[in-house]
Amino acid sequence: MAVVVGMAVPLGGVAQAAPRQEAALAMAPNATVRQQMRDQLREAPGGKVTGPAQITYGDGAFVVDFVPEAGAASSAVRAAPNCPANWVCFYDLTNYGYPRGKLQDCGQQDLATWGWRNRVNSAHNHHSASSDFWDIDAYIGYFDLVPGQAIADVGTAKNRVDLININCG
Ligand SMILES: [Ca+2]
Repeated sequence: MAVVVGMAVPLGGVAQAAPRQEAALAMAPNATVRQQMRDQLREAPGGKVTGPAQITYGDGAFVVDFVPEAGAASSAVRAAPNCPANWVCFYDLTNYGYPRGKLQDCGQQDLATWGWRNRVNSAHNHHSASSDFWDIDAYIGYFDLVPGQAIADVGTAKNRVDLININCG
């Protein structure tokens, strides 16, 4: 995809990113991450930049981390699942490669809310409840994870998951 840098913005009627948000994006660890964050905010504009490589929706209902927390800004790929406790994590790439989305609320949630349909390739359930991953179009897009379970490659469900259900109580 071509990206035009410094293009003049036409006056009138054009939504612009809030200046504070643009300033926050300047803290991104590199240009690739900065662009991924812009893409995320374009797909789902309700997010807030909550770290150099993090966007949060709904006071923490959904969080995207664009690089691993431990300072590995140069590499977006990790070989091991690393979801924090009480969250269900899912990764844009196989083998727990970032960006990584995470949910914590119970019940069924539609990834379309945050522009994350059809992109999950690996997952880690570190929640106390089991979780189900669904493709609304085909049964081959289904899998489930018990608490603590991780899957480095979701197989036939790759780039198909639309809904996640966290089965509390
Ligand atoms: Ca789908």
